[in-house]
Amino acid sequence: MVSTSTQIAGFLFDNCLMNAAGVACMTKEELAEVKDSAAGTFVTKTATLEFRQGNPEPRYQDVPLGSINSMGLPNNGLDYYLDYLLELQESEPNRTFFLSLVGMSPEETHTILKKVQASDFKGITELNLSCPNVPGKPQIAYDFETTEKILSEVFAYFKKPLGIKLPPYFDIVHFDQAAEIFNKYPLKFVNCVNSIGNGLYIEDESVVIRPKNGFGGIGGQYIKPTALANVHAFYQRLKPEIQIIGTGGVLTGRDAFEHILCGASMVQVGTTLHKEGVVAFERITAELKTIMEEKGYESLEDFRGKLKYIEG
Ligand code: RRO
Repeated sequence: MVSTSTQIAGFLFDNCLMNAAGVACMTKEELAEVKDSAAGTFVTKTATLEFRQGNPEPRYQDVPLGSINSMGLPNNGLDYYLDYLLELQESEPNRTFFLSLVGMSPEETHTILKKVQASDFKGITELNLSCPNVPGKPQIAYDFETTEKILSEVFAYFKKPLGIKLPPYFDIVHFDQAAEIFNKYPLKFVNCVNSIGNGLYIEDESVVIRPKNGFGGIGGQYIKPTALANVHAFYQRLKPEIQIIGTGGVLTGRDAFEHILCGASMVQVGTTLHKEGVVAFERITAELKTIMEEKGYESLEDFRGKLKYIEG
């Protein structure tokens, strides 16, 4: 019997696949659809303190090898997601869900996290340090000084399970510097990676999304090698208490297998979920199980992080 079950922060999940924040998670209805699919759990759209309309449409476009988006952090506000999660804690007490959040400023991030800390929420919190699409706001985790300041302040009061969503890094020195910071804190996980920020997709003579003259975050097939590199780089560098969630370029069971081989304990699906709907979870899970059966693996532990190198 092959199992794709996993655990994050000590919580068990019957499947290692889930949505990536931003896809199928804006409304309770979308979240319920993921919850009731073959996915192991869900994460909410990144919540800010208040409702946000986001950027003007069109702001998300599926393209042959992936997607481009400049949503601009549209969301229903913290209370909308927190209320739903508190409801689910009553109706589905044996399951654990993820709340994604970030403030529009460090002060707002602290206000939000203090509200979550003071609430009855018993799930897992993901702090999004990597939104590429709010005009005038840089991706926080590309600024190591600000990142370290936020983390040091957060862990002074936040005592619930917390992980961070990271942008892709592209330099070995940046992997070293980022890991050195993360290892100082009681993070439960890092999630690698958010979209590759500020790409440009052109059809005929025009961009395909309205905000920022067409610049947007790239997801899908384009980004798998970058995602795998980030998963593995942090798997090699982080203390074992910090788990890795792998996100980026997961179209098939083979892609999920590669993320786990690089060290991922959970695998998120974004662009493919947007293109295919929640049936993608069943298909990718079946494909992953077939690969595991062929290789004689019964659980993710049998191959997690066991990427082979070419010696000599
Ligand atoms: O809403 C967005 O534009 C967005 C966010 Br917050 C994010 O973290 N990643 C992304 O690709 N889009």
